[in-house]
Amino acid sequence: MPKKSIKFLGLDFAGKTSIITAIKEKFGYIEKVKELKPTRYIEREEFQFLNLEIISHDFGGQVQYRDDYLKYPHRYLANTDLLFYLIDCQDPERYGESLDYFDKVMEYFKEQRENIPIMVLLHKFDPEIKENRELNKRALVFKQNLLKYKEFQIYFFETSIYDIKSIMDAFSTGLSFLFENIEMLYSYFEDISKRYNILFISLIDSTGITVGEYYSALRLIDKLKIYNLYLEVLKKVKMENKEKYEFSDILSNGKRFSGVIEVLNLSNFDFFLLILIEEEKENLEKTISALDAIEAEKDKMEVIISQILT
Ligand SMILES: Nc1nc2c(ncn2[C@@H]2O[C@H](COP(=O)(O)OP(=O)(O)OP(=O)(O)O)[C@@H](O)[C@H]2O)c(=O)[nH]1
Ligand SMILES: [Mg+2]
Repeated sequence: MPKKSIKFLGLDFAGKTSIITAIKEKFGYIEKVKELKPTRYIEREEFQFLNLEIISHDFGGQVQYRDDYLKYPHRYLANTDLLFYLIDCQDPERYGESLDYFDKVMEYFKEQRENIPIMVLLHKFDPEIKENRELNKRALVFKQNLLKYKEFQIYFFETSIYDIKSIMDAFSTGLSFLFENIEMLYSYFEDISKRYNILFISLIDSTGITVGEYYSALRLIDKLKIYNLYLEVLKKVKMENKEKYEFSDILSNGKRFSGVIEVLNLSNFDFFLLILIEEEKENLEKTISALDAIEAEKDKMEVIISQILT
């Protein structure tokens, strides 16, 4: 099985161990997170994601550890396939210190000419302060400071442990860079979404990591609603051992949608396929036949997944 090394860096208290805990648990982790102690040196964990063996490293961010990583960067940073860098957005007094650490870490990758994908998480962007102007302005300044790294692929995410979807989006996007042919799945999803008027289609692995998804114009509030629904269904599917689950609900614009979540086995891995289509009030038949037509696409999906996993 191919091995990939992913690293979580950032200052102490930025929230690295918190988001790793959230990713692992997905529900009911808030109390646990509040009691986390600073990480000592590096916590290493392994998990499987599809056909990859992922080795995750949570780099304790206290200054004595940072000094050591930067003193021996080759020992700590060599062979990185994907980097997550976290910054605590609620602590503007430490932005400078965090930028400085980021720059020093990047110096190593620059010297090595390792053009790895970098996910920068503007973390602790909690739902109740998301609209705060000051916070947004500061986040923008932080981003602007990273524009100088033109040769790197840097992606920004606003994340919070109070919004599991925000964390899973950042994490899933990062992991998707570990697959060379992932674009194939994206364009296929875009294509079938257009053909069948799909509002949202998502292929999720059995641990809740999104492999690929496509949204037509959906508002954020609806995406969250759908993701929460997915998490609920995930519990049910697991408890009741169901293969398929259909539901129907209302979007924030008042329109109804039909959805289906199905357990699929593609290339010997279990996935959840989630599809939402808008209900046509006068023509429910049409909605049903669209869902049937999508069913018939599974063979094609199997082919694409097997190509991505080779
Ligand atoms: N408001 C808010 N607080 C958070 C969030 N994520 C983490 N925290 C808080 O930040 C504290 C520190 O988080 P940790 O995950 O331990 O930080 P760390 O980056 O692992 O720190 P080191 O291990 O010392 O490098 C936690 O105890 C949480 O209470 C978030 O999204 N919003
Ligand atoms: Mg930690």
